Amino acid sequence: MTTRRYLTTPIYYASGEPHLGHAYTTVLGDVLARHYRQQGFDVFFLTGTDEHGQKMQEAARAQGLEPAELADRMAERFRRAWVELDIAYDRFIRTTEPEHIGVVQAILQRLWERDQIYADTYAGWYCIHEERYWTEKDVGEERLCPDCARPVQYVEEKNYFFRMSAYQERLVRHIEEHPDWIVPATRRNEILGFLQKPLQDLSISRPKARLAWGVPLPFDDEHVCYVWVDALINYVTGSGVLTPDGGPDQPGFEDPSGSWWPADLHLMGKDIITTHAVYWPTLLMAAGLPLPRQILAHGWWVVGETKMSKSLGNVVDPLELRETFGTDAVRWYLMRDMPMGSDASYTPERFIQRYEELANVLGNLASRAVSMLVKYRNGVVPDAAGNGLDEAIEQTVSAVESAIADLRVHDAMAASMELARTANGYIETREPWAQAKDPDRAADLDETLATLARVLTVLCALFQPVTPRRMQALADMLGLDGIPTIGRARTLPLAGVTVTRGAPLFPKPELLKE
Ligand code: ME8
Repeated sequence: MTTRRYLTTPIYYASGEPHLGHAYTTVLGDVLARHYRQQGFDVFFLTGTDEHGQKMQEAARAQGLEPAELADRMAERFRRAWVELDIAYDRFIRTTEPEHIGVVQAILQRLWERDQIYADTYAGWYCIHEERYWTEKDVGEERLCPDCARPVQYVEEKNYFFRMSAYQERLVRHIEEHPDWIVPATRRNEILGFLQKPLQDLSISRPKARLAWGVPLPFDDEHVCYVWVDALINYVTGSGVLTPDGGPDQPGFEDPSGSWWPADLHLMGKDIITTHAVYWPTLLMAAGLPLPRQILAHGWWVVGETKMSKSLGNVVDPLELRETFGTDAVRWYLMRDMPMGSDASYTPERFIQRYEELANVLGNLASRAVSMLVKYRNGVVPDAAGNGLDEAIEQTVSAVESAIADLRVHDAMAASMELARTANGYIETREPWAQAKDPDRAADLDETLATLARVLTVLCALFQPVTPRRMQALADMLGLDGIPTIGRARTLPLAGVTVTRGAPLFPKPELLKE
């Protein structure tokens, strides 16, 4: 049984600002990482920025900057956004780091020596902006790029190609033999469908004369590495296979087992599944490296009917939402509102609705339960057995655990919120205020209050991966020494612990008071 988990987000283009879509994948990674840490795994969580290529070069030129200056500025923006959203990443990788450039060149050299790369002449259509070659059929009579709709140009040039076509059968077999390798199943089927057509070899270079901002090929410095090949390799760099000093103790490609490679989980949106599920595994096969264990491609955040994206100018800034509602509210909304695999539509009304759920169900439960403990028992949790919620707690914990194992964070959070709702209902049924008036029912009241302390402790653990700040505040109110793991929250002795009233966990923002 492995005790380690290595998970990754895409490395985001450093040509645009971080938006809610980027925040989603990164929060998802962070939430899973926190769950795995709770479960006792040794976790390595990698995120970062993709800084080479045409888009960077163009964006920098438009702002009158050198690409390296823009990269520094934007990498900092992403890093800060993740700090503000409480993303506990283990490493923030940048593709312009010397360490990464070294690994890209080492892998390309290895592929070259293994005869997996050859030089040829490419003649056909090219979109400068997308840095992609297209076929006659792709560009149609209009000669427009199918991705960005900009005019393409006809080129005839020397190129280096990776023998990707040689790996088609092996890749199909791998996907068929590992039904959960690509999740959800719709994306797996999409890739299997794509692989029904003959796979072409992949152009992995661009002439330096046209695009200088990239990693030079180690065997021909007139060419730079295609940005996607450069970017995908970040996952291997991040694993520490090749250490920067190249000392004798580095794991190396022959035996990467001393590094974090292979990754357990690559997270991404469905826009980039082909590069991750076709280019990446075939490159790894050719280099003789193990494949990642799983790839998850989630849906898109859309606004109305259209994908949220910088080029469409309809992006939502997660940091602005954070200013009003707090970090945890943004994390909760993202995790709760997108079912795995589906698209989700952002609207301010929906965001507020989800916030109110946090405030009115979880926040309200915490403040009622703690107030009653303070009022009726001076804040001391009675020494009584729980009564009435044990089954709900057990069912919720097992629902959450199986949802997390299947990467259905939204279901885990729905189940957790449902437990808070059940606990509010429990208060209504038990009527502790009536129990408190009747001296003969002191034992009943003890049971009620002990049960509420228990359910809040469990909820604190269940919500911790998504709302870590507010759950720390709840743990403080409950007099707990830190936030317990889900396992421990069920058995941790609570009798005699002193709870104290605190500020509302999810206060009504000024905006909603109007
Ligand atoms: O593709 N909804 O970078 P990128 C959901 N550099 N997720 C979204 C989203 C949306 N509307 N918009 C972006 C790249 N994302 C490459 C990746 S990896 C080796 C190289 C998220 O800045 C989602 O994870 O365009 C998507 O896959 C990623 O951001 C694309 O980020």
